Amino acid sequence: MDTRKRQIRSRRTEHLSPRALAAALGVSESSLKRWADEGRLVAERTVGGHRRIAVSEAVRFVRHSGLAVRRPELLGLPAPGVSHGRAVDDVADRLHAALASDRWEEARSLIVSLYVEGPGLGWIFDGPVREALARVGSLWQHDEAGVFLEHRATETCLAALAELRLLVPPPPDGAPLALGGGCAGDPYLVPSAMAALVLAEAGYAVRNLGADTPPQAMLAAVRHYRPRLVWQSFSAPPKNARDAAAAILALADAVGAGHLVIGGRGSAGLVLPPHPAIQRMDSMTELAAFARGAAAAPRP
Ligand code: B12
Repeated sequence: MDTRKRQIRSRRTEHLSPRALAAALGVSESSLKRWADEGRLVAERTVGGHRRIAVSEAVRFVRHSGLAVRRPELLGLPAPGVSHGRAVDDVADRLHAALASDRWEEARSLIVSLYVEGPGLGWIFDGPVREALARVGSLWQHDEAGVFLEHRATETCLAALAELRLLVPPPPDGAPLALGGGCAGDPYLVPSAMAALVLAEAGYAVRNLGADTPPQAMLAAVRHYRPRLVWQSFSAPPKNARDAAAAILALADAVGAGHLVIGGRGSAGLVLPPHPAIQRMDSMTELAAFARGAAAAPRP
């Protein structure tokens, strides 16, 4: 098995001893055990009574405590890529340089280590990742190689996002469900994968149907899963605005007391049917705030 597959598998299943986590964070084992006893860090017990900490819980703790990971390799994580408080443009510069010059592993590590170091997913996605991809996109106008870079950059970002999914804590029992995808004719994979991750981080159980989802399939999925929140991404404006509005209305009726969030570059010009379930949003930051706030409960 190659190293990356081994890392991902171990991240899903592996638990760390307090000693290993303490070494990775550069703190004493006794502090770590105390934090576990105080409930700040969730530790499980082995049959023999020893504390074990899931890697996703360790990442959650690092993100919320503001501690730095001194030895990320002990957690199976990439080396630190950036430090706290960097401007979006600085990080986007590094990410774009890595994406544009075949350093895919560096690009993936940069996105994953950003998350571990603390910024919210909204900042990471709306900021450096969106900006770096926009710069990759500007190449296609000048150079045929731009299209191959767009495909490769998309794959790299998706790999990083899949890895982040393993680091986001699993949804609690009884978590509300969120479901969504890209609209029909929309080939873009990254925006829906981002929405899924932002909602998973907000505590939802998530089903992402991916790009180019026909309206009937979306409707069938909503009837099947009865989600609290449905998202639909329009990266390109729909070919027929009237059909798109009718499909959105049918979806809004199907979500019942839930919420339907429409977003993406191509949704800006859409005339949305008036319906209490429908909201239009421009960013992942907005989606995260809505998911934690208004959408935390069903509509009255
Ligand atoms: C990768 C890419 C492709 C890949 C897609 C691969 C894949 N399977 O995903 C391929 C090569 C297929 C492709 C094709 C084309 N592409 Co293209 N592509 C891009 C590129 C570089 C990145 C797209 C991306 O994933 N961005 C990352 C996402 C996350 O950013 P975002 O879309 O801005 O999304 C943010 C917000 O809108 C919001 N959001 C998005 N969805 C949602 C949903 C919800 C619910 C919410 C709340 C928020 C939200 O949050 C996101 C994060 O901030 C962009 C450049 C760019 N500016 O984005 C060009 C770009 C979009 N492509 C462009 C073009 C022209 C094309 C083609 C027409 C090229 C051609 N001649 O064939 C085709 C059209 C395809 C089609 N059918 O529509 C242009 C569009 C120009 C325009 N004004 O419309 C761009 C902007 C490049 C450029 N600078 O000219 N493309």
